[in-house]
Amino acid sequence: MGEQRKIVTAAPENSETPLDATRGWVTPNPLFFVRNHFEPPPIDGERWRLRVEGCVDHVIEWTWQELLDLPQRTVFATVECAGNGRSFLEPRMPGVAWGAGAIGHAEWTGVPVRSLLERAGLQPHAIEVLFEGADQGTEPDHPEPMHFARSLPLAKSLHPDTLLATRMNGELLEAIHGAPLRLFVPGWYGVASVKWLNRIEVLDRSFCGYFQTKKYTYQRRTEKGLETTIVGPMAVKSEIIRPRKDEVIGIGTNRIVGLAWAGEHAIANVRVSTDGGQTWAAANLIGPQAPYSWNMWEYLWEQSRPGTYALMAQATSTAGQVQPKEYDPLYAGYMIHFSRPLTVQVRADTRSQATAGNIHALLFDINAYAEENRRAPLDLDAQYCEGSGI
Ligand SMILES: Nc1nc2c(c(=O)[nH]1)N[C@H]1C(S)=C(S)[C@@H](COP(=O)(O)O)O[C@H]1N2
Ligand SMILES: [Mo]
Repeated sequence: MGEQRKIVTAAPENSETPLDATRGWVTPNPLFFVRNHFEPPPIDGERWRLRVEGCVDHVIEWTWQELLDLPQRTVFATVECAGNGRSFLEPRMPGVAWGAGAIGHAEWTGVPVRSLLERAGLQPHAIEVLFEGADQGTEPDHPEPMHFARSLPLAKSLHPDTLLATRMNGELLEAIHGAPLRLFVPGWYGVASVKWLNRIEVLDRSFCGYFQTKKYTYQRRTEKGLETTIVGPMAVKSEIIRPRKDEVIGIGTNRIVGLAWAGEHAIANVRVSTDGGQTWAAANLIGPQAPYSWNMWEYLWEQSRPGTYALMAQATSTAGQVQPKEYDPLYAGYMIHFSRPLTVQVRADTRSQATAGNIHALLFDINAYAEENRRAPLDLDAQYCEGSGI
């Protein structure tokens, strides 16, 4: 059997990308993680409309075909669920017990939200835009049925990369990822990207819906004290994907492979420690360093002494944000981006696996993909930062 999403809860489906098997820059659609609060809604494509209303000059209802007739835009972007990694927290926090795989990287295509807002005519007092999904249900602390809905500040809604997405990796959206249309907010935690979108309302006040007041908020320290903040842009983070936790590897040279991402920014560098954070060395970034997109990275580790080792990675973004070493409980079970140690055993009677997983094959994969989609192929030599630290 081939690779599959890892089911965390079956109904509604919440499932992870099998991250440890990542072999390329984009996550194939069938493996892309799923986060559903309610069951996916039944949608009749013929009768489906996207309604734009609120503080606009003209209320407009768009059919699918009318949307497709507008200019499309494509962005590559990583999406992470704000609760990704929650199962690693101690003490445990309520919510879906995600491992490391509530994340994926894809190519998103659609119409900028901006195009629709411009056509509807924004009124001057508009401050936020509300996006509502067709799915609905209840939560234990909210027994009345509600739609999944979130608002976005006007500036981010008007950013040309904020899309009404119809395609993922070139394919029409699958039902489970929000077909026929979802909002896609690059660089923000997944919760912003409302699936099964059918209503947009421009607001002249702050929206206080369940998914941005009761859930998906955290406390932030400010000069005036703690301030409740809505989960928004993704934090800088890295994850070691090979070797796996508690794996037994050989003495000699072993290849440590991981991923790193920084929301709206690009990754500037990744450092690796093999002694639980006492000493660090630079990892090599693989592929393009681009805003919104994750980077694969590798570090060749020489170790001649058998023992138990704690591997860690620490990413820095191009905006200078550094991955923290500890979890801040103020994040309340969200934004779990601290450098989490991963233990491995090095043994003399095992083979080292430096040749396992060929980095150039990975680059090849990125190039083949770009070529297939008629984009400029990457320059292998330029993109592969050979020699830094190994
Ligand atoms: N309508 C709707 N949109 C939604 C959700 C949802 O439950 N309903 N979940 C959100 C959350 S929390 C995440 S992380 C992303 C996940 O998108 P995916 O399932 O396509 O990976 O969708 C977001 N959009
Ligand atoms: Mo999420």
